[in-house]
Amino acid sequence: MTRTPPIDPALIRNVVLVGPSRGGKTTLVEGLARATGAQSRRRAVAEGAARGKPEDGLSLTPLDWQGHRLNILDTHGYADAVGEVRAGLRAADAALFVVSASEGIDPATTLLWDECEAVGMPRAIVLTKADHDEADVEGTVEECQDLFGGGQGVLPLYLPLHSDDEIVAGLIAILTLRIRDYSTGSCVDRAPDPQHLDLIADARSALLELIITASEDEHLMDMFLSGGDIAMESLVSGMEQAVRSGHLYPLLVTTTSPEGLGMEELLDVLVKAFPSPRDQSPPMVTAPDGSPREPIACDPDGPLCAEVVQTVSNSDDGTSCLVRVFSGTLRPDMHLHVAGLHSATRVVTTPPDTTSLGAGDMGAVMDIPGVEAGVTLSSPDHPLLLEPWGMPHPRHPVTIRDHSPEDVESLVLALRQMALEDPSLTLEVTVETGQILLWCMDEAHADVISERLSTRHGISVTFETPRVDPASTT
Ligand SMILES: Nc1nc2c(ncn2[C@@H]2O[C@H](COP(=O)(O)OP(=O)(O)OP(=O)(O)O)[C@@H](O)[C@H]2O)c(=O)[nH]1
Ligand SMILES: [Mg+2]
Repeated sequence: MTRTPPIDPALIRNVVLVGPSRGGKTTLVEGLARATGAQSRRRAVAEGAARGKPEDGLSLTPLDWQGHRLNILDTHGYADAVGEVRAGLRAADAALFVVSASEGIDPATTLLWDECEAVGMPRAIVLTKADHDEADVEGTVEECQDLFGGGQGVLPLYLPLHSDDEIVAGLIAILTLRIRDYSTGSCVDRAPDPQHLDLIADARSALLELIITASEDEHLMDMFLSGGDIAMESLVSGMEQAVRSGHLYPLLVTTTSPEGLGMEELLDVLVKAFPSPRDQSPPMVTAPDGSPREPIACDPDGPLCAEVVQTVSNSDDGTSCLVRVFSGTLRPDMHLHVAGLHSATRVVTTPPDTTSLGAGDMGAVMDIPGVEAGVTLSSPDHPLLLEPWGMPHPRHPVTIRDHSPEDVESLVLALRQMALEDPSLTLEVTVETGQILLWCMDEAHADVISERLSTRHGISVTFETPRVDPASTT
């Protein structure tokens, strides 16, 4: 077996996709994979991702672009998946909000934007479906500016250019003043026509002002105020710096056209403007008993510290875990100390076919027995516990109507497995009475649980609200 050395963290970009259901996230991953030349997304996925069935939580697609490794984490847009999305936010270093130009933004996505804001996570926005009959690009840009960042910092880098028959034929690059013309079936980069410059004049001066203010470079500011020429190179690097520092949330446009309109432009922003894991501070650590430890750093030669982001049980090939490494290197046949807030501390060994994963990287590890999402993996010689991410507390209790006593065992087994995979689901079983109490996020979450019970485990149940206040029975 060949063992590739860990990737230099400076060349890694970990990006989570966030956005309303059906907004086009999964389609975007496919488009990006095609644009990087990955033969198919399936192949890219098979090359190193923890991936279950499509309805499972997060899925990782590693892509290579211009000497960089892009780890793209796709999430689901429905409201109950918010626990998984948060796990994705923790594992990633930047977030890409995917919003359809024909459907707009939902409240769950606005909340997630605010959460990223609270932790200062760099973000960008991509508008999909600009080619849709009902697309309203201008209106959606305004909606993003209103709902995201309170009108501050969301500015388009590209806008769609329509041909005479209203088909999206290309993009206008607002900063570099170029036309990315896709009308011939591949991208031709050319100078704009004079009428294009009028179209983008306002958007461009807003963008320049923000870039120059964010750069805090007095020389640039003087040049800008006096109307002097600023070198394009300085503007582009200023734009990238403003994205990395969380001052600018650039907005880009893509469509599902076969020539991949907008994909290369987006890939460039992801590798050049988004931070590497080295640019972000890793989470705080303690010893498993809570006593203080030195902060970790994103160094493949440092002490191992990794987190299980998600587990996927699969009846055929056991359990696989999606792991993000914050420090050190995860290798095959390695002893691992497993620590979690809710689980007993123990030592396990990585399987011999584990792909080495260095600090800053993420990937799949097949079958580490009995680990659940959120646990910390470290070296038994230097055991650590990562500060937990702020999981939402499930507050919607349900019980199961009229289940027969003989069903209890299979129900509990299935629900336990689901609670391991879904950190926003909690299970309480009263052994004496056989009562099963489930804590879900809300009714929609409970519906998804009941559907999963039926499709995956062949168990049909009806949930009902518990008759007695569940808090008083525990
Ligand atoms: N016309 C058009 N349709 C698109 C575009 N992007 C996505 N779609 C369609 O929109 C639908 C939803 O796309 P998905 O990629 O599954 O959306 P998603 O965000 O992954 O959805 P969830 O996983 O449920 O959150 C699919 O039918 C896509 O074919 C686009 O740029 N143009
Ligand atoms: Mg999807």
